[in-house]
Amino acid sequence: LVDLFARAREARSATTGDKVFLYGFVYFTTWCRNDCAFCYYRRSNPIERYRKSLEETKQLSMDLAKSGVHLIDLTMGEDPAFHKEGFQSVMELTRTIKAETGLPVMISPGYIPDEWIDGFAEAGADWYALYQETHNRELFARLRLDQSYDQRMHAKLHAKSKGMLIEEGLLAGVGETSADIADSLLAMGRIGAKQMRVMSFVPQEGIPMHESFAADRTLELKVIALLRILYPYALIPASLDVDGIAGLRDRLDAGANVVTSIIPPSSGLMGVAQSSMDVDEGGRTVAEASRIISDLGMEAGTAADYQAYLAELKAMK
Ligand code: SAM
Ligand code: MD0
Ligand code: SF4
Repeated sequence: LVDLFARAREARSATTGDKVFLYGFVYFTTWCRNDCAFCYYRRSNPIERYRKSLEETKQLSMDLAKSGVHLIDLTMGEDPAFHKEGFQSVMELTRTIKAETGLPVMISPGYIPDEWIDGFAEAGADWYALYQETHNRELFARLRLDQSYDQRMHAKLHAKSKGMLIEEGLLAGVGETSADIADSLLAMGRIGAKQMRVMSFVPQEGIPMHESFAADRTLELKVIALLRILYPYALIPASLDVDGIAGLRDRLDAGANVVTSIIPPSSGLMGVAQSSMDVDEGGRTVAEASRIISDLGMEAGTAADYQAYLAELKAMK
């Protein structure tokens, strides 16, 4: 294992160098029409929810930009209010945030139909993040209840055909086999994802998968390393949303080169897998992440480095 991680780090320094990029996470509405088995925000979980105003969402994004992140990830549950409205306001928001922060924007709205993807492409959204979680259809059906595997995959590919970069992701520890993992590793390259993620399943209060499956992170770390070796160019997240800031070092050591789920403290914003861990404590900040990055002998990139790298990724086939 030590050898695997060392090789992954070599692959990383040979291609992306030792620069790490930092993503601001803005989960602006936690309302969701879906009932994913693994998710705290599934509609049948009777939790407290919020929907931030567009103005506040813009403000929080600007604060994150000022703190030094390189991208804003606009994330939402599949909130019926926006589905009814047709997402016009979120497209507008994307445009505004890009203009005012000067940073690339990723959208994570869940599944949306082609015309809305076209709207986001026109609004200048750089990335569409949409994770299949697994490439085993049967397992997908057990995780993403009443959702179509093909529609979800189609949406991603449509976004790519419109010139957007796509992020694919898988969950570790949800009942998958090693063969399933191998399929996912290959699928990520095949569909042309330029950002690829794995997150360990974090059991949640009030969901059916409450106590299922182990909390061992070895698999997640192995997948990060394998992705790095298979796809040296890829942006691979070390998500603060699984083990908080304490989990950053191991994930970077395994070959990740992006820190995701940076959330401003006292903003009322939540994470997904870890809704509150380290947020108000100020652990999920650029300052904290940068400290760990330098401890490891790496450095946080600049916004210009990040944008230059995106241009390279966009130019790749
Ligand atoms: N609602 C949109 C969607 O599902 O595509 C965007 C946000 S969604 C909450 C983002 C991702 O968080 C999911 O695709 C899943 O990979 C991850 N996630 C959700 N709940 C999780 C959990 N309990 N443990 C680990 N990852 C989780
Ligand atoms: C993260 N919690 O970056 C976020 C989320 C959605 N694009 C990303 C899973 O870890
Ligand atoms: Fe909704 Fe996304 Fe959670 Fe599924 S993963 S319940 S779509 S917020």
